[in-house]
Amino acid sequence: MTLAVYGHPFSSYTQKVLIALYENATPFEFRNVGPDTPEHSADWRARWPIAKFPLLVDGDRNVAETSIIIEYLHLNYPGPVRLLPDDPGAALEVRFLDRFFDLHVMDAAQHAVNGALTGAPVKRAEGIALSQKKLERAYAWLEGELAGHIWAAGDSYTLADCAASSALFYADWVHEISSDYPTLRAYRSRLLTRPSFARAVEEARYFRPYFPLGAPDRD
Ligand SMILES: N[C@@H](CCC(=O)N[C@@H](CS)C(=O)NCC(=O)O)C(=O)O
Repeated sequence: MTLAVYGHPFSSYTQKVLIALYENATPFEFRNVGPDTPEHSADWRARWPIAKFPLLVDGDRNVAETSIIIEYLHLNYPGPVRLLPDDPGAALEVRFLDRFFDLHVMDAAQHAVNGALTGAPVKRAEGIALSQKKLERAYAWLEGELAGHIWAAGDSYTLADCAASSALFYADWVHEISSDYPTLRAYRSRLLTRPSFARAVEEARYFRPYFPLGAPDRD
């Protein structure tokens, strides 16, 4: 039975799951949720009425929420790259960092994007200000946390790095990671050299003009 993923290549959370699939060369069918494929949108909404993507489909099972999807892949479709450590204490740290990148980086960046999408200048400015405040706090914490680490949780590439990749990619577009945070900047660059994420970034390049704040000319 082939796995299927409903999502969009430019969506940060979709990329988080694509990275995990690419890391282990797990076969799957990508079902783009977009205006050209209304049948996918209808099917996705029927399977997951909360209407957030990505959604993983495995036979008659629908698996939502990116962290859960990646844990599901880890349990049911394991590969050479172990995205969760076997040690429960180490796995807890990885889960914590995964939550940090989703909640305090990706979701923090989303305020600016949502504000810009309204088309109202005041909401755009408010969204940018809120994102900047939250991201600055997150960057400062990460700068200390990542010291001496190759990947988020240490020497091994994990679920937390899947979350960090697109979160830091887009957060930097919203509020550039300044030279005050050399460790964090180097980590973001390292993530971009990982073939799984580099592939996801290339697959989404076409959509950059749609970034509502204007995609910067880097990456
Ligand atoms: N906590 C969810 C977040 C998923 C999410 O917010 N996805 C965005 C795309 S990046 C989405 O579905 N946006 C469409 C919408 O909110 O209407 C997860 O980890 O899967």
